[in-house]
Amino acid sequence: MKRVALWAVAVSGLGLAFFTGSEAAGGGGTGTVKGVLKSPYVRLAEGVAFIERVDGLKFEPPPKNPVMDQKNKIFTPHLLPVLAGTTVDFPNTDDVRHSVFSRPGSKSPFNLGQYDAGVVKQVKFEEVGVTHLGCNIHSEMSGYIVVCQNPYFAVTDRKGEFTIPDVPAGSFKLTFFHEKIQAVALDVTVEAGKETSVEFANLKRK
Ligand SMILES: [Cu+2]
Repeated sequence: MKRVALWAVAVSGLGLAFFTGSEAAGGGGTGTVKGVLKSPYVRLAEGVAFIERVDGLKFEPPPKNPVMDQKNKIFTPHLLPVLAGTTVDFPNTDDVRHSVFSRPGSKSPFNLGQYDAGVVKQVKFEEVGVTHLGCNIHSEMSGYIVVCQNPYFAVTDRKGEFTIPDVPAGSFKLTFFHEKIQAVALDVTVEAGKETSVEFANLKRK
C-alpha cells in the first residue's frame, strides 16, 4: 500500500496549509524566520516580509475574511497582507461616504464606488502583488493590500522586526514590501524546529 502523508497545520490563524506526499516541503517539519528591515522608514509605516514562493503545498484562504476598515478617514490596517484567493471585507465604519479604488499600477484593479456608513463591500484578491488603495472622496487616504503566494508572511513592527512562524523546512527567497523602501530578496534556509535569523541591510529609499 502506498502511504501518503496528509495533514493540516494552522498557520498563524490565517488559514490552513495542506501538506501532501512524502516529498512535499511539509514532510520535513517547520521552523521560524525572524528578521529585521534596517531602515529609518520602518518607523513611518509598517512593511511586510514574506517567502516569495513555496512549491508542493496547497494553501486555503482563511475561513474568516480579513478586514480593511475605513475608520476616521484612515485605512485600518494601513497595510494588509493576504494569501492569494482571499476575499477582503471593506466596511465603512465612518459616518461619511467613502469611494475606495485601486490606484494606478495596482496588481488587482477595482473600484467600489461611493458607499455609505455601515455598508461592507468585498474584493477577492487572486493575483500575487501589491494593490495601492485610495479613496475618490478623501485624497489623503492611502493603504496597501499585499497578496502573497503562500501564508508565510509577517508585518513589521516599529523597529522593522518581524517573525514568520511555521515555515516548512527548505530553501526559499525571502523578500518584503515597504512603501518607502526598495525591495530586495535574500536566500533563507529553514530547518525544522529551528529559528533562522535574517537582516535586510543597506536598504535604499524608493
Ligand atoms: Cu474616503
